[in-house]
Amino acid sequence: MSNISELALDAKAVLDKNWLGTYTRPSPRLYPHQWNWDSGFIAIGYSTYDQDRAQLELTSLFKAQWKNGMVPHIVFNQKVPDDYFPGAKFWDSQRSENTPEDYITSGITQPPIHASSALCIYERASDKEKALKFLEHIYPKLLASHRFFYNERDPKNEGLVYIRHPWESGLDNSPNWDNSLKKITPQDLPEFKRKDLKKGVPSEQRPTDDDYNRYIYLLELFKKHDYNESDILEECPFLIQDTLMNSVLAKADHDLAKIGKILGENVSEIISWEEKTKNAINRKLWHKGHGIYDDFDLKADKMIEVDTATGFSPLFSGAPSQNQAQKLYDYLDSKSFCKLHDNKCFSIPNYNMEGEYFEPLNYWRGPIWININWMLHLGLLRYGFKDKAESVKADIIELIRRFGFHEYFDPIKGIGYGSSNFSWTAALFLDVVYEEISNTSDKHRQNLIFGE
Ligand code: 9WN
Repeated sequence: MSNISELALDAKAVLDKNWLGTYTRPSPRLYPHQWNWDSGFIAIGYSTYDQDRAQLELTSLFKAQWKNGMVPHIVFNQKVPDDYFPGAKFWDSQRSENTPEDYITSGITQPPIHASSALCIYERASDKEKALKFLEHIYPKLLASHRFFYNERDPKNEGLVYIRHPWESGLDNSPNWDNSLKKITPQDLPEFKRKDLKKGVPSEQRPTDDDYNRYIYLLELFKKHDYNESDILEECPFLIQDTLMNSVLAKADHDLAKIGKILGENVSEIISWEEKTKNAINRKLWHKGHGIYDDFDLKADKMIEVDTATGFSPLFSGAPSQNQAQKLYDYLDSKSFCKLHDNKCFSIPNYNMEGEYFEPLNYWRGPIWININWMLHLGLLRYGFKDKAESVKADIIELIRRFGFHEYFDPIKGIGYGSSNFSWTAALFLDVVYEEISNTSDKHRQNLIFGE
């Protein structure tokens, strides 16, 4: 049995194994490139012990930022062009007038956690002068990435941005997308071969071929429109105002404004984005009957009444009133999302355990993910649900201690699935145990928790 300090060393070893010199791949076999929100979580992990790497992780990602401000979901590692599908050639993103000069990337984005990561790096930095220079460098890039969302992904100026591909959500085969994807008939697809099933992960832990056909259908549509946002908007059958994306954005707006203030910038526009998004989350995504937030399908013009763990994510952004937070807590603490600590509870599964589509092994359709649990842990603390928050944290540690640094975990048995040596699991482990290990009072966590 390892103690926490030994586990922290193991976590650092996972990050070392995946460190490629200027950034960290999510895992050794399955994911050989740089991923967008992974790097945000990974930088938070590095901020606990290596300021330089933390800064480099983010500056590397933003080197591949598109000219319209979009941060791509994958920056390809050109040393291993054929190790992942869809690879750089298949994306063919240079069709777009917005792609960066020296990097090859995918043509979609992911949840913008990076301003929160950058603030975290600054707050934990031992060399504040260096950290300030880093903030000066990254701030305009972060600002451009938030502006991209508000300018290009919120056509009706509602304060809610949309995703146009399940991969953009980061929760690829979540039951939230089932109905919207079902309406797509994936015709005229080019020939392609998946590579994920050859990397040692059983197929029942990954999306189906039907899912992939639809993922590729959407990708082909983007290519047809040379990745032009307004043309895609006209024709794309998958347009969803996703609770998690908007909650992460609102939280990142808040943290971006704090960075701006540190740098003496005028942050009124950023503060108005944050307010607008939080209000819109409450106005449009709150499901009164269910007592949780659901996503909104812009194509069908209706709410997606499927409750997943991301429906609690507004807690992380501070959008809910205390009354709404109480309702969220009640649902979270029920048999749907917790086995009520009958020794089987391994924290929050991604989907309602009593729900129709619950699959304990399958990727985003039931298993526990550390990044979602980490956000909910902080959200629960923010609203004063201390015991529950501490039990989520204890479960994060226990899962990793017993089963390793896996990509995701069985919500009933705890065993780990997907890739092993998964970077964000290691990074966020370091974040949750930082205070305990360093024996310092951690200003960053306190800010995250109290949202000051
Ligand atoms: C597609 C890298 C990424 C994560 C996503 C996770 C998974 C990719 C895949 O891995 O998605 O982007 O090939 O399945 O769903 O959240 O960023 O870890």
